[in-house]
Amino acid sequence: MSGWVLSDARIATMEGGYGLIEGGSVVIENGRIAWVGAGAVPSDYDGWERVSAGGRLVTPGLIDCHTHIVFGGHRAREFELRLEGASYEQIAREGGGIVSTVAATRAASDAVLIEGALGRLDALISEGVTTIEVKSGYGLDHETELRMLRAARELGARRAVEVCTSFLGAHAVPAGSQADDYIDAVCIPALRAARAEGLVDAVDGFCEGIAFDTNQIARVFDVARELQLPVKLHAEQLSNMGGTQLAARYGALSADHVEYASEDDAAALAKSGTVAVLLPGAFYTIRETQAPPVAAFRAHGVPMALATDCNPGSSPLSSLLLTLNMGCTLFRLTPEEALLGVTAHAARALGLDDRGRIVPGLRADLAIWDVETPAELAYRIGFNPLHARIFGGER
Ligand code: DI6
Ligand code: FE
Repeated sequence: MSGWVLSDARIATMEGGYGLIEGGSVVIENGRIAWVGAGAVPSDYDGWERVSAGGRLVTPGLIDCHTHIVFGGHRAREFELRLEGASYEQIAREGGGIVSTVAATRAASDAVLIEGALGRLDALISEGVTTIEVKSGYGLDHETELRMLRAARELGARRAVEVCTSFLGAHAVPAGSQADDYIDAVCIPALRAARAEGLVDAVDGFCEGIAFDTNQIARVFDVARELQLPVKLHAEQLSNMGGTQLAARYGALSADHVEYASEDDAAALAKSGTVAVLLPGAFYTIRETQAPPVAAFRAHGVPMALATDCNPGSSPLSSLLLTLNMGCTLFRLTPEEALLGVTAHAARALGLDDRGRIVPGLRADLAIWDVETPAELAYRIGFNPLHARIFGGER
């Protein structure tokens, strides 16, 4: 026998919406979903071990498709400064912000980077997360960018979770450097080295007035293309710089933040099949007032994902359940859209077609919840109803 049956479940398959199945079962074989449905399980599986979900809700394991969980130090002082009236951009321009985390990350040992990230990762796992994306971008030098990515890979070895890495060398201009020089002399060579070491699953950038412009990002994306790596982009977070259009031109997996994206940008994303990743934790933390154009995304059929953006500055958030709530309350997503955003659409934002829904053939990454309806996952605040988590068929 190579599998088991999870029975007596209310299953949100996330196939075309909640895709609810009442009184359902999931057959798990060799870490994959072999069968899902209501009523009697096919007789092929007679005699397989049965585990009752006790009528609980079963969803795909949650996917946090945008995080910066590997970093050194913290930015509590910056939080205080913002409360005294400074803005996120002001702090960044005055040498705080991303660049201050760079100093702390360079100074941290590998062990310290991994331990810090594990604390945040464990919080996410305790809420049913089974796949997480982790970015570099707080090294901004060759060695530290690679150390961050190795630390990210190590997280996947230490915990029952799949880690997807993104190279974010184009995150900020390090102190004392020129943006163009940095891209050519540091960022691109580090990307090539990280790729050669098998450390990179995708290439990301920060297209913003306080970071890089579209020409600089395009140079990095050209190298990504040459290395056959998919791209994604922090675009239109604080202003409209044309990052979303650039991402669409490169067939990006996702354009992230996108608060300042326009109707035309939404149309471009729809055309390129790029996911809009919404990050309400950053919107909340920096008290952004312009919400992403959710109505335009809906109208154009742009898939929307939701993620924590867990990072020490703009989103010190390590709860994907709270993110669901924020996506609904701050951005007016429906709970169904929010749950799609951390399952099926999050998988798409990572270019993964083997997870995010409960359908035969996909990975058996599941979360079992002590709730009656899927909307409860988004509706509660500061409450974790996870009953059990299944990763690759393992309980
Ligand atoms: N946008 C963000 O929200 C994070 N990075 C980015 O490009 C913030 C990173 C930070 O403030 O440390
Ligand atoms: Fe981010």
